[in-house]
Amino acid sequence: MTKLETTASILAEKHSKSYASWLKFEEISESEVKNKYLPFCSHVTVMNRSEVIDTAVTELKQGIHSMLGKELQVTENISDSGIILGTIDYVNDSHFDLSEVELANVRQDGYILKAFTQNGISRLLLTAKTDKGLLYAAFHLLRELQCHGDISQLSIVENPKNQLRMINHWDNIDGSIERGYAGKSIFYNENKITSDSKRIKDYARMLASVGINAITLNNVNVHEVETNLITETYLDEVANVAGIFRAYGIQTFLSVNYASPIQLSDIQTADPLDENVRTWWKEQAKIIYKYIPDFGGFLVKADSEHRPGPFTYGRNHADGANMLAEALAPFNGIVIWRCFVYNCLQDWRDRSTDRARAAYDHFKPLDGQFLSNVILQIKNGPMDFQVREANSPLFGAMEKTNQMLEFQITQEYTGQQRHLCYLIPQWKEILEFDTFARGKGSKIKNIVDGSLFGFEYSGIAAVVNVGLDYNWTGHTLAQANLYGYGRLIWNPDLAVETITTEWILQTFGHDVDVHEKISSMLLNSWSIYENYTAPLGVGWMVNPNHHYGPNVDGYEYDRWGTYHFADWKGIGVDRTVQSGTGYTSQYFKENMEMYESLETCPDELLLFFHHVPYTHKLKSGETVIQHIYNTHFDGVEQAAELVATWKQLEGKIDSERYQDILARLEEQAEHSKEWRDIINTYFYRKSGIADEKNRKIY
Ligand code: GCV
Repeated sequence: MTKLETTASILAEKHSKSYASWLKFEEISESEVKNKYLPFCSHVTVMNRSEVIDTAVTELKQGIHSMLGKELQVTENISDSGIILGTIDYVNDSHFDLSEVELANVRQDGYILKAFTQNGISRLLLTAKTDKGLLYAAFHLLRELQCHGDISQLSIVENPKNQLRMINHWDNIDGSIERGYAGKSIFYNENKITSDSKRIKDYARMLASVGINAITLNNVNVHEVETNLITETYLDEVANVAGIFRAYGIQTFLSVNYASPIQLSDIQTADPLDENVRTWWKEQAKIIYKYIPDFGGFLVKADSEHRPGPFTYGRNHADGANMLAEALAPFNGIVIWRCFVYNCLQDWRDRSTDRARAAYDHFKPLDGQFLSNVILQIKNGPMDFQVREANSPLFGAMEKTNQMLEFQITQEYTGQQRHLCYLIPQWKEILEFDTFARGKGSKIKNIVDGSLFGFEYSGIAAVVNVGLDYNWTGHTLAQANLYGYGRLIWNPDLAVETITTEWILQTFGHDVDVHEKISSMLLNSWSIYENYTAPLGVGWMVNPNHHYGPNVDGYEYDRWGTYHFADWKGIGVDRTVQSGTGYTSQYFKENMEMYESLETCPDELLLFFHHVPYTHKLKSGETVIQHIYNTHFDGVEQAAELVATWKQLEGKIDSERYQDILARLEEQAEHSKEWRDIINTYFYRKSGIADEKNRKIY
């Protein structure tokens, strides 16, 4: 291990509570709870074996030992009480009393969890179609125990709603992470792949425990050295990492440089229709699969923010994606092609252009032209992971093309893990959004889970927030975003409160006061952050390049103030058909009409869709300018309340995590004042309209 990795691992051990995240499995001291579990946890009868099933058994043994102080005996003898673990083919025996319906209902990656008590013998059946299903069942059981659930009545058939449940790393091989706020990469250091396999294994456990089944190991901006990850220079080591994830049911993908043939061979072009280029990718795919037989495929960012792509050769994105898809098809690999395609050098003053329009304009005309092993990965909004923006109109707009959704767990625009911003409520709202693609009830969650259009491949991916920091995520409370992401995409119907409670119980224990306070902090944090940052859906207003902190005209690709169009009279981007960029026309009729009209456009997105005078009255009765002032003053007070609430937990949380979190909350409270003052001052000077309440604006 390098010096950096050794230090990181020493710190991780020293700060074991932070490092253990939600997988603490603390000893259950309440005897009435423990006594109910013990009869079920004496033995585990393992009906069949595989690498992933062995992982499930190990996890059960460790977790049960840690929580109940009991050695779980592994047997092959079905007559014993305790846990019975095996795939359906091995346990489908009449004395388990599984109904036809239960058996029919369990699907790929799903599982049955069922308790029986007969003649004083307590048994818990964990069965599934696949080995991965058994691993998820094991983690489900451990979660029940950590949350002190009643396992004696368990009778569950559980299936993930989304097929691909993916994590994207934006890690570079020098160890840096694009938009990383939790230390250096856990995979790379100084142009090498790490030898700290323990850290990767611990990470794989965290991911599998919430049902993640796919991962990309490198940044979508694939630079020169990283281009070699698909070559024999690195494949051996990549295969080692893939092996760690495989044992946890997670398939490995790599981001690729679209221009790889130019960099890695004598070929002078990356034209997708060029025979040499096509052959090169086919040969390269063979090499990759020789090292990683279950390799998932490629993630591709092309023709965006200076990345190469098919546009250079006068080809479209279907040409580009299909060429790669053909190379991967013989191995059942897939191409995940990103729709975050726009010209960052565009002059947005010309109102016939609009960055928000770009993805739809590029991709919609290509519907039906992509091969069946291509999936389009679409960011939740048409801009870029703002604290509030509209939902991408591409969802549901391409019936004949596999689609998946991309979220950002790393908090690039939402406080960079120095501020608390719990994103599960935001994601839930997005997933519940009705696109009307096939009439009422065509929610985004129904599109990306593949059910609405019967996609062959679909799912959800997110840019992760993890690094070498001893608590993984910089802000310890930001672990909740990673946990919640996994749980929500496993089942988007879960209530936000359920996910939040689960996380708190597993991470901080069962004290009611601790639960109430942390829960209210988390659940309010998105709106608090929104209050003191950019108002009413207009977004941005951040410092250039690093994107931290307030700067109304700061964003690097906005040289003309065209991301908010604020002048002395008003603010907002007119995206209407009637007088603006016409972006609203990309939505299905019901949403198009809602956003087009000032009367029906929701206030929180008003400035995303309309340019209005500062005196425009919101539905709340406030004017836009007064709303800006009020929310910014409120946001600062609320950030201070987060600190005050946390301080009431002193003595109830171990001092390491208490102090860590306190420091972050105090920084946030201080920084929120900077946001308030810069935003309020800017708009006071622009508008010349005073605050009705005469508060101090600098
Ligand atoms: C990986 C935004 C970020 C970039 C990121 C890009 C993307 O522009 O600021 O860092 O690049 O999105 O999603 O490709």
